[in-house]
Amino acid sequence: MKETLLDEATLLAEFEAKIDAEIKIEPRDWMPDAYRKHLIRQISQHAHSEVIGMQPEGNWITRAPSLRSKKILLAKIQDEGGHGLYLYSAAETLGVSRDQYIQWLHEGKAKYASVFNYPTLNWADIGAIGWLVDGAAITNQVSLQRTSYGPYSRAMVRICKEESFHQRQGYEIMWKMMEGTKDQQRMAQDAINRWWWPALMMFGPHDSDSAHTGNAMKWKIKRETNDRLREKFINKTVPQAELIGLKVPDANLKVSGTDSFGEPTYDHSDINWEEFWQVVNGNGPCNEQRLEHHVKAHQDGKWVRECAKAFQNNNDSINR
Ligand code: FAQ
Repeated sequence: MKETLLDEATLLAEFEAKIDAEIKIEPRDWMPDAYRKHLIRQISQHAHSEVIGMQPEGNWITRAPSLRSKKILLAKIQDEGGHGLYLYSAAETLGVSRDQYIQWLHEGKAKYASVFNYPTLNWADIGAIGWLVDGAAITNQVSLQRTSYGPYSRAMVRICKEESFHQRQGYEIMWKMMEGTKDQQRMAQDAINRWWWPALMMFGPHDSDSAHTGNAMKWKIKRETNDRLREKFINKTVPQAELIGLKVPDANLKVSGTDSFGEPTYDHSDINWEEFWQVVNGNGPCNEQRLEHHVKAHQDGKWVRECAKAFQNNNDSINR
């Protein structure tokens, strides 16, 4: 018994030394149970977000205003499915199967980003999602490239490359609309009015209310806190809005100073946390619809998974 405890202490010391030295933790390395559980929760929720996030945009493929915009949107949504795949694969290295992750999602035991529980009412919303939602996602994910778990970190590097294209795709839509008719300008402004706050909510609760930030920062799973990332996003996005003539829907927004690069920083209002927790806890405008759609698509795809498995089993027996 004593020997086991001593071994565990040594393993923990080695694990912590690796974290301190910025050496990635790999699937076969020893890791504390709490670290593994933390990653299982965060990476699988991240994967679910990518896949559920395909729904609000998928809704607009058939109604894209030109063949060019349709092709771009299709490619973008397909990328999001791919991001889900990289992330589920990274999460599976922690010893939990993809089926189990999906079951937790369907049972409401796993979360996904609250922002995807808002409806996409018109084409300007597709611009706002690309610009603001992908813009917020990339702000977070750039820092997650340095996360301590190897498979998660490597997935993030590839995802970030694609996400920066998505952000520009969305900004281009908004910019084109702001160069268009008065009605198009009104649509773009209405879209930022509805998506600004949900995008800020993507960074999670204030650091002081965040249950997981302490361990996440200690183990270098997260490299920057929720509030720090949110401020970074605001600082880079407000000038982008102003450049194309959009007004950020916050009466208290004003320049507060400059950062170390001489770029403006901002004072702003606080998030409506009551709304945030309502949506996170399943009571947003589209929570029910998003989950129902996922459950149905999963059931409808059962035969495809069975065929793929049978094909693989057949190949395995031929090769034996
Ligand atoms: N929505 O203690 P914390 C994308 C939950 S990818 C829902 O601060 P943590 C691409 C949190 O899970 C976007 N739930 O937690 C795309 C926890 O609940 P739990 C997704 C939220 O983990 C674009 C509880 O509240 N990105 O958009 C939210 O330290 C366009 C307490 O919170 C990621 O997932 C929220 N906004 O920090 C796709 C990035 N915020 O688990 C398609 C990776 C918090 O105890 C179209 N994840 N909660 O039941 C992270 O960086 C972190 O997990 C945070 C939350 C920052 C999301």
